[in-house]
Amino acid sequence: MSLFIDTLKGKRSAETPIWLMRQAGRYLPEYRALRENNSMLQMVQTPELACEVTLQPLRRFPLDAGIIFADILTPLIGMGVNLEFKKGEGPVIDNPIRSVADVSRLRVPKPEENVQYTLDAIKLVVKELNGKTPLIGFSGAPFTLSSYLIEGQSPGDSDLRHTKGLMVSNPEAWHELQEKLVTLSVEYLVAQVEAGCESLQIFDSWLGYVGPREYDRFVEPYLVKIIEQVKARVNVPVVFFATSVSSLFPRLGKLPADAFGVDWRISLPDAAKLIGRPVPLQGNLDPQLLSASWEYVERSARAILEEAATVPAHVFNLGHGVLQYTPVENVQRLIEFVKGYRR
Ligand code: 1CP
Repeated sequence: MSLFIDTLKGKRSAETPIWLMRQAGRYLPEYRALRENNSMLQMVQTPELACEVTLQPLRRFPLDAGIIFADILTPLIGMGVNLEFKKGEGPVIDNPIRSVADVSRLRVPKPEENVQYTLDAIKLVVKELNGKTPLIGFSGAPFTLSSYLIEGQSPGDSDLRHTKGLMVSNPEAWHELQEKLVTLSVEYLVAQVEAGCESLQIFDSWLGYVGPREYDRFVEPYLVKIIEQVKARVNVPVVFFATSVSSLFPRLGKLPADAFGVDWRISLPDAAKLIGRPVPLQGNLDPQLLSASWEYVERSARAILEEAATVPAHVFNLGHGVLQYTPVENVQRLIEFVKGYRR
């Protein structure tokens, strides 16, 4: 057992575990060096490179967990979409899903046919970590995966126009798409645990665009299915993360997740009240503020740790991913500060 896994299971300790979303990535010079000669997809699809990049932040910092280097979008390639990560634009799919026929054409391949490279990368990382640090596996949630499949680009750029259009005007196509994504994601999450991951995170990054009525009808049933099916097959803590969802927390609190990620837009005690049941929370420093003066970062981190005293259990993290221009020194000092803090 480890501090991180124990905390996700609800155990309170004097020490607070910490890991950071996007802890591997472009703020690290050793990541940029590898990235110079390899595309994002090459890095994910070459197990040795994905393993190396996963380990980079763990070599530098005393983190309590690693997260496998992959992307929520890579499992979509095997469904039959053309995914590219374009410089400056982010992910692009040039054959987006817009009709019933498009949904019917999507394949649901087994993880071994689709993302064996990530399963191999997990095995390499777990071997290197040798039981010292637990590894997190992850998947996108059906709503967020749908939003990329349907928009064909970063969903926020189009205010999820096509996604909401398909959802409400073609509910049958929507439901068929969700079923396919549930099957894809459940198999993928279970395979990651079988390859050695000790915890799972489900990312629903674009859920904040959805109102409560559409959440109830078009989103919630599939989140319940994924989490229930995964938990019936593997015994690891499942963390649910979304952003800008404070107003949905009373609903999200009913999901069978073991813990919830919280972004920086709400305090941990307020989130705990809205979630309405005693679950561990993960978060929630504003990633932009990690580029502020160290004094400001320290003050913010201390405030979060003090606020966390009233919640059932707490894993320190950012409210979203580490940003590209974050000073490495601030990341280092934040992690050391949290590791040295006792409650
Ligand atoms: O070098 C580069 O150009 C790569 C930038 C990058 C990285 C480092 C992308 C493109 N993906 C990743 C890795 C990644 N993505 C991880 C690995 C683990 C880690 O290092 O911590 C994880 C967990 C993700 C998850 C992910 N990808 C999410 C969910 C979490 C979140 O950030 O909200 C989402 C929405 C994506 C899509 C994606 N992939 C990459 C980018 C730039 C984006 C976001 C694009 C957008 O704004 O729509």
